[in-house]
Amino acid sequence: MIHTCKANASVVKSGTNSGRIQLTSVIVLLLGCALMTKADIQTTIGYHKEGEETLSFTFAKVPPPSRNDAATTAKFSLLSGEPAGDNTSLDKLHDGILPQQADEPMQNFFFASGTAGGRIQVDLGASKKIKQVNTYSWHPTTRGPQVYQLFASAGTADGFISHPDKGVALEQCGWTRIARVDTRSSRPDGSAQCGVSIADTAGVIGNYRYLLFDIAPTESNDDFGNTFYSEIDVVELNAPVLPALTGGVPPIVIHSSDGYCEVTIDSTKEPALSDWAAQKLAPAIVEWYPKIVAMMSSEGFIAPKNFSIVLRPGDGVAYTSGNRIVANSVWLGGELKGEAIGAIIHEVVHVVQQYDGGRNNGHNPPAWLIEGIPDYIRFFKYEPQSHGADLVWLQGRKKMPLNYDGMYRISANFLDYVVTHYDPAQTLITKVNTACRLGDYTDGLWQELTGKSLSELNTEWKAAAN
Ligand SMILES: [Ca+2]
Ligand SMILES: [Zn+2]
Repeated sequence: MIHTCKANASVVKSGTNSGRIQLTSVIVLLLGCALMTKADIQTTIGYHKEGEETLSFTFAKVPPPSRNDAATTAKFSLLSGEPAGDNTSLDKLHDGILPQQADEPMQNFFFASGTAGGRIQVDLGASKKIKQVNTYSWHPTTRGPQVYQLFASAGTADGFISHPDKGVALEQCGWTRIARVDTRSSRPDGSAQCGVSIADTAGVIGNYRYLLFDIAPTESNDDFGNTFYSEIDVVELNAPVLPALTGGVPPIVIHSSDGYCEVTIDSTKEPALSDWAAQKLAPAIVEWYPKIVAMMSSEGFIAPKNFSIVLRPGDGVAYTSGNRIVANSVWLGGELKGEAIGAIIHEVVHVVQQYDGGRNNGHNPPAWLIEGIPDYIRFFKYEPQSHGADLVWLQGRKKMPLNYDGMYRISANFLDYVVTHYDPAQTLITKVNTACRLGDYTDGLWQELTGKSLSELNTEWKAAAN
């Protein structure tokens, strides 16, 4: 009985009509013996050739990727192999977010050019009844197909090695081979988008805690044989399945640390920056918005209770229009460890300035303060350690002509000089900002606040800076 069961099931060819008819009859047979034995592993493959790919990775017989399968919260570890690209995180494989186009290195995991693949281990945290393991890839020509072996383990056998070294024979350290996948064999003319679903005619592949993907390149004729893997799903028996997110990353909504302001960070036009936006930019905004509001308070002023930051390809660095900051994601991408966050902090100060009322009320605030105050807050409060506008910075630029209205960093340096020498109470910036906002700023304000005229302060500052 057991033998019959296995023999019949192994005849089933996935993805063909005749296979389905046979499968139906096999299931009838299986009902009698499913409790007694494990049936056979079925590997089902879905393909789309170039130009026919779908954003949702929809295939005729392979389920679409999911954002709440057991892999979502699993721990992924790279056991061997050299990952490629600027973002080598394995998170991309189980974040439930799909690439938007056929060649998107930031949303795919792949091994370095010219290397022979590698091994990825997945720890589900506890043994689970695994119904399917599904893998998805997308890239034209030789980086679209999938070639790998899937191993699994409950992790309980004597001599089990959870993180085997490169080259270790897995079946000798507690791992069971579940499937050999090679999508090339049934699609020799190639495919750009692939979905592979590994399942078992018995209903579950097994009760496993660990999975191991031993991934090979699709060819070695040139350096571009390592597959762009988009998502790996591990579907538990009877678990609800939500589809993965297509068309990029949705905007994230955060709140300032005091709960006062809601901020939307929209990187839908640059999904590659979404991790940075969530992990680096968002915490800086959460912490610094209330501080900026405090430095720029004025009687009766209600700071914006919401604003948005849009990261998208564009020109220059960034600009602010009302409650909307638009930052050039191309520039940001090259400055993630440099100026990126500071530049956006500068724009957040513009959001809080709200000088429009002042313009209608008499005296236009001067441009050197409109730009100097944001750079003062950025370089002397937010990131003094960057030395982006202080004496260290100035001394590297000896020949630069100095005047208080030199804009940006120069004006910021002037403001710092005046604050340091004439403003022990640290209220000067707030008072200058208030005057700009109310439309009653004149250069006479400096005499009032410091006892010296603007031109006297300017002369003094220049002498001290040189
Ligand atoms: Ca997933
Ligand atoms: Zn500015």
